[in-house]
Amino acid sequence: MALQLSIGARVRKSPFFDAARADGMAAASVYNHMYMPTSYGDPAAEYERVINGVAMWDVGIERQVALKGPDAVALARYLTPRNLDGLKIGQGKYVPICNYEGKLINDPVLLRITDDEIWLSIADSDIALWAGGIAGARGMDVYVYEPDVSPLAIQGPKAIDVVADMFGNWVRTLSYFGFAEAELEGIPLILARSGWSKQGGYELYLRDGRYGARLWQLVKQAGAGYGIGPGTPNYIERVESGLISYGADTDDATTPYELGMDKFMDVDQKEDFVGKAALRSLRKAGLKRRFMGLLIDGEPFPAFNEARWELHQNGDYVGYVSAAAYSRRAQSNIAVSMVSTTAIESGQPVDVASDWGHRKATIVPLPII
Ligand code: THG
Repeated sequence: MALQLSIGARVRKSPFFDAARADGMAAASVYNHMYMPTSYGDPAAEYERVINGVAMWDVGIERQVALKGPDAVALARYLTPRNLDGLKIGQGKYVPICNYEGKLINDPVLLRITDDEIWLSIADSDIALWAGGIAGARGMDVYVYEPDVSPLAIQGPKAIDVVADMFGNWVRTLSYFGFAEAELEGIPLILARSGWSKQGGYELYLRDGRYGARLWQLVKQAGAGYGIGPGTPNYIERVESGLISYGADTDDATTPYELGMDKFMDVDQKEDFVGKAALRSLRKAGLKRRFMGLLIDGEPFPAFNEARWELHQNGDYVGYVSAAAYSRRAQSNIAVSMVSTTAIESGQPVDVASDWGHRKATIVPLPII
């Protein structure tokens, strides 16, 4: 018998949930205590849209943690190893957040909304608790809360035309992670050039959940002439592009160095931040494992993997695969994986214990495409 997952009121719905259901949402996961749509039942069409067309994604699960008050910027600086010198209103940045041991606990997009307000657009862990606890313990004058804000992503090479039709040509010159306040029919939004794909696109941060269904319809209408259709953060595209999925790719011991996030950190800055001492000694110690791509032999995988697969080399455990799929663009099965540096340096293939039998794989740099 198929196992059913019981879900109660603790698991929340995004303001786009009913509209997404009506448009064929076929499967969901749970992310930030919410339903996250993961399929509309046609993976080939959903991939095609994000690679060559345009797709709309209900990513209301990207919750915002607002830091509001005189110490908002000081708290943000204490929470991340990224250097936030000169951070401007309207500017976003991808920021690692670590614990005091230098282990990664989230990788949000940070947005400076006003002088005294910052949003952390978080991945799947409870940063409102972490940030609120730290602010309280340090006696900072800042209020930490989750506002009524829900992103809707428009991704793919034609997203720029859809969004320009809706808001005007100014959106074409917005820089990556740049954003501005905007509105549609009086619906308050933040429009950002961002999204979890390397195909280009925008995110509309809806600032009033009552208008979820209406905003969904407006985007659908604007995109109709460009062949827009529903989609989800795309499993195959993110493996091709090597985008990090916190919680899927990471474990309790993962450091930002292992993920190649060096360019998003400044551990030598004057500012103090959580994990500074630990990160400095981790940098000195060097890497024992690293986030890498794999090209995997054999028949195309018939489905996506839903668990970690073990990696071995000459009989020794050398790491795990966290996502794997057949890629049409790579003409191969591909994966993202965490692999020991000794296995990488050996230059030898690894053995993947896949759900469809043992397969040989070559370790390659990310991104794969
Ligand atoms: N959009 C918004 N919020 C989010 C995500 C998003 N919150 C959760 C999750 N995604 C956060 N994680 C990421 C991971 C990667 C990127 C963005 C958010 C990303 N990375 C590019 C890269 O790695 O090449 C660019 C990074 C850069 O150059 O700064 O885009 O998608 N609102």
